[in-house]
Amino acid sequence: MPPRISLTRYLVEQQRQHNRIPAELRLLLEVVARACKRISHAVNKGALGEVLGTAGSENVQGEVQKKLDIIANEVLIEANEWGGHLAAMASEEMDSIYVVPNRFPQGEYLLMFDPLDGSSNIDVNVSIGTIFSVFRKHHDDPSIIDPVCEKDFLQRGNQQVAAGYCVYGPQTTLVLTVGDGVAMFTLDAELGSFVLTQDNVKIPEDTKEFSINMSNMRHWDAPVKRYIDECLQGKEGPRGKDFNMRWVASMVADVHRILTRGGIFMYPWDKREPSKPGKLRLLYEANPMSWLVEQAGGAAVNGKQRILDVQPGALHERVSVILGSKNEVERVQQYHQEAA
Ligand code: AHM
Ligand code: MG
Repeated sequence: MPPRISLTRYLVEQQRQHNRIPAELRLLLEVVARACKRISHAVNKGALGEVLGTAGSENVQGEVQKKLDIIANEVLIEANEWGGHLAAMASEEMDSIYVVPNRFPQGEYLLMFDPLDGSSNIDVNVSIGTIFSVFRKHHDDPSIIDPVCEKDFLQRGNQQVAAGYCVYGPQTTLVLTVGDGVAMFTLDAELGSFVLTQDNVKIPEDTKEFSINMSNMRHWDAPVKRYIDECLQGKEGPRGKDFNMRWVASMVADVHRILTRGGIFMYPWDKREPSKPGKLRLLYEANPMSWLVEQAGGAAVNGKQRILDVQPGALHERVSVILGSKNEVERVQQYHQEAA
């Protein structure tokens, strides 16, 4: 039997052989993984842990917070604030950034997360997850050490140094990139460790599966309508093949399926809220997922440009998302260009 490779060993080897990650970043990722284990435990307990239902509060985006949203947010903050590797954190569940308190040393990294993505699935026992993204706190002039501020977080996704998610489904799986491909780790709950179960993940370039909330069809823009219309026409239509549809309504679960067997996922801009560029958040949902997908050979765009090249203007900025199997994503992008 081949040796079991734990997340710790994988990260040490990334550090040693590929010189990809400094020790500080390795520690940071181990702490995030540990926090995900705790969240997985809380999710698994469900009603027995009295963690289901709403918390009676709203986040900055006007969404009702679930108890587990808040628990997961606290777990991630508590786990990460004392280690000395972070300067600050930002989360879907917090209005502004969380600066590491003075009583702890400040490090050079910035961590962003959606602590529990797929909130509408929490109470119905369907897969949910944690999404995270790591940046370095850059400064044009390295001799100037300013206190960390929101502006430090407004970096393009192509500056990420690590990104990943943990999906809490029938298994708890951590999926990670540090810029050297994508690796998947399954939680061995008895041993309490993440074990490498797939390395060098690759998304097939073609697919017959799309993932979109079809109930929004009447609100979509013409290029998205055109693409889905053609898929729905099946063998008899211009695509000459039948398509299947899957929509979990947890981005983590939908993207996990795409990383596992291909497909295209879309949460495009729509006419319900014309002034917003989309529903999903750029910094802690779209960027980490886009980097993972690109690292696995797929593509991720917003209809105009590569998502990783979008310059964010605000912490909770939203973006239109089209990602997955390369040839399909390029087709949707081309339909946008033709309509422009
Ligand atoms: P959340 O972060 O509040 O859970 O919202 C994001 C989720 C995504 O996981 C998912 O793709 C989408 O919202 C589902 O939206 P809808 O309910 O419109 O299908
Ligand atoms: Mg989310």
